[in-house]
Amino acid sequence: MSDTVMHLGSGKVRELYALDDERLLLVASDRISTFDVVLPTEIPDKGRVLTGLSAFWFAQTGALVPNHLLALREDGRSTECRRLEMLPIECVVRGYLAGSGWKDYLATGEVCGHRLPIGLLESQQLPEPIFTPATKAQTGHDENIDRAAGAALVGEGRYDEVERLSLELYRSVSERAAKLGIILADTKLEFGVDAEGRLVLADEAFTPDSSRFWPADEFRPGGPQPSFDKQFVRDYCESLGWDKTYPGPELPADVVDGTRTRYIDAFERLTGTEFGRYLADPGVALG
Ligand code: PZK
Repeated sequence: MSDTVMHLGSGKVRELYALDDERLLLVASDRISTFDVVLPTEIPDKGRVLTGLSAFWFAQTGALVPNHLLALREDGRSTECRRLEMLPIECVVRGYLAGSGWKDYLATGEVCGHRLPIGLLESQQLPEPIFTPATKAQTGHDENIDRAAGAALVGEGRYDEVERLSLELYRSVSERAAKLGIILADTKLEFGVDAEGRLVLADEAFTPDSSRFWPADEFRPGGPQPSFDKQFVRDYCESLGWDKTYPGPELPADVVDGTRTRYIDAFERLTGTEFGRYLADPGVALG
């Protein structure tokens, strides 16, 4: 039987295995990280929520760009994916000024070579979404790069192609989220190249771990926005005075339950599908 599965690598909250030469298995755990530290307490079903959301968006955007999703397994947390040659850049699109984009803007007035209007507030919507790629750091933080640095890593033609596709994907998903009362502030996409040289959307897409989702009715530019999913965890960790180095604190049951509810709420609002239906039959996420 051909059932030997090689472990290829661990992300902070996911595991990657090789099924064969052409296929990978991506498994999302229930681990949660905050301030870049994985906590010792898990959020039940978080891996299923993220896997279901990612599968949903792959299905929704399949006409814009091909993606690596081959199959969603019955456990709801594992996906079989096409094995690709991954591009060495993170393809970030920002529609709002948050995180490292806000930091860079404060320091230089620019983000990844995009000169922005003066006087923008933290979290403010940008005049138009911008493509702000980053290097993939093996350890530590990804570094924002400009067009010249990105093109040096992937080639001019590929750079133009991933920029165009990333902006199209952001526009499509953010318009849909906006109708549901959710702001997609920014998102990180990863592309690979298949054996025929075609670009393919890979990794996870439009999940709370790869994107900033903000509830539109609580949006207040001029400061950081509460995170849709992790705010209870962050607030609890801040209340402890933890120094944000390993190891992180255990989470109490009310913080776990509140956070789990937020993840499920995000899934149900964005997909329009009851999470219980997804657990019974993950295929519902694919439409
Ligand atoms: C790939 N990662 C990130 C690391 C994880 C995930 N379709 C693909 N083909 C080839 N390689 C990758 C993918 C995808 N997706 C993704 N690294 C390689 C990563 C560790 C654990 F779950």
